[in-house]
Amino acid sequence: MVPWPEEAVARYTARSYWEGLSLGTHLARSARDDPDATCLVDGPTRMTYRELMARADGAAARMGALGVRPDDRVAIQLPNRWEFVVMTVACLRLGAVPVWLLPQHRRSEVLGVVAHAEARALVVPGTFKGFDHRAMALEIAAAVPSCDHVIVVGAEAGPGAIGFGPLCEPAEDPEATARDLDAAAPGGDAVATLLLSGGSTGVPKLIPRTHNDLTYMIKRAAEICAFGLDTTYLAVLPLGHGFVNTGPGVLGALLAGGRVVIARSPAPEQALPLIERERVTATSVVPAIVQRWLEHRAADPGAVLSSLRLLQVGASRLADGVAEEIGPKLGCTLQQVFGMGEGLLCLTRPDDPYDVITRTQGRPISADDEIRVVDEEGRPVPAGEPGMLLARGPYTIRGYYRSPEIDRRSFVGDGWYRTGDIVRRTADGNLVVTGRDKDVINRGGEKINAEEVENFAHRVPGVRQAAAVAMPDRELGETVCLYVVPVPGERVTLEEVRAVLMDAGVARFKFPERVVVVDSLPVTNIGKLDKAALREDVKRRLLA
Ligand code: OOB
Repeated sequence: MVPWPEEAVARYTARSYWEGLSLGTHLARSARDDPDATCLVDGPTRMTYRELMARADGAAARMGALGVRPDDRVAIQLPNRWEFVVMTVACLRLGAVPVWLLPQHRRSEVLGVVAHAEARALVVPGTFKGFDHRAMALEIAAAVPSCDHVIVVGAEAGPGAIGFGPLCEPAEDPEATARDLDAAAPGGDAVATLLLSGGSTGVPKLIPRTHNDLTYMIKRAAEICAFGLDTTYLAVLPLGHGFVNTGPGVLGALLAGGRVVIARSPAPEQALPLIERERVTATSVVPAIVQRWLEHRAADPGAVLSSLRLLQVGASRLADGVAEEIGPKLGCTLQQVFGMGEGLLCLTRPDDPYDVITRTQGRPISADDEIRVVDEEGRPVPAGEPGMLLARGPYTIRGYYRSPEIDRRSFVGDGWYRTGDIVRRTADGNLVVTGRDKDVINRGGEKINAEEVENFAHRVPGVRQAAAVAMPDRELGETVCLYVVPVPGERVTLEEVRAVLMDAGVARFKFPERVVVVDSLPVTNIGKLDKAALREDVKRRLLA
């Protein structure tokens, strides 16, 4: 990883942002404060802090015995269930580095991550939503030399794999195991996790977050959200997202001594009754989900949501009109969240004025977050004007994992991270996200790299040129539209494109929703592909 410069390290340490301890150690300490408190609920499964730590420590010790060393990467592709949390805590306790994937990821993404991270182990469900993850994982482990172990959750491990059930049994002597893990815990400057950057291509961009920086961000976010012993956090979004784990999310609730409830589906028919049953106080969703909740509520106001105090909405732009409905219709305080795996986290504060909460995406959580809004030449834009957002600070990375090439494009001098977002800063210092200057499509919070889709599209017979752009979608905000220039005389259809992506083992959320066949692609006056023109074109076609 690219370290912070010495001066910054000294400053963040002097201000006690960086405490020098591993996230696993912080979690174990918070667990010891009240070991008998319930901390994890998943359907009928309820676990106390003591049980969670005993299982996580048991798994950590057994992984160690299997040869997983501190700093080894462990790729975790699990749906929302308690084992995700146990496995993550186990890695953090051992000092192994969890790399979270989404259940929707397929061979292309999982292989890309396991290979680039040189993961030692890959953790998957047996099957999920009809897909055989176990078979895929065994295939990947056979192809990647570093990947010695496939760990299977919630199903028979079968030949060549290890079952998670026995792996996470409490150790013979849980206290001795805990002491051993405490003694061998990594320092604060070690890498805690590698996050998958939104909008990665075939070779994924991995984001190295240290124990120091990540713990600071989570704790500071938890403080702003007033997380404490009385917090019950509902994990609705896929647990593989940074937002739901760290913004302050699952790990924030556990560090604060609260309780985490896992929702296996974000559907309002399931999530809303769960809020009532478990007396949930806080949760996080993307705009597409809150939209469904609001619509469902209008038709069926049955569930009692009076326990819900804070509803975080982020990962893509929340329309002002929807923001205004949340307070009155769900009876809780909205918090807008503008964040990124790379670090910078902006939140509206619960006591902000109504207009700030409903019309802005908040402001950075740390007094030492530095932001700049600049033009193409890197000059600051006049106050209140939109410009490119650059960020730097105590939990924003200075470079990706082993990617000097990408770093040259993603960071400008002095470690400023180029977020790729266009924002304007209001007079009171809040940010409004107005656009994007990166070639990414944001499909209901899932980021899709346009170039990746285009590369696969070029494999379709008959495709001469391809350009993927965002197409407005009422529910998801954006979906993928693929413009294709065919080889003369050839026909290209949506079905063919999807079949090729399916064959290539690409996550389905990246599949185009529409293919538009054209004679040529528009170019700008300097001869570059004009994606803005294509985005306008697709809007016209939707109206037609
Ligand atoms: C979160 O993280 P990523 O890494 O999946 O995506 C980051 C990108 C941002 O650069 C921005 O383009 C977009 O997602 N984004 C938003 C937004 N929040 C994120 N765009 C508009 N409005 C918002 N409120 O998405 C993420 C990570 C941690 C916490 C929350 C979100």
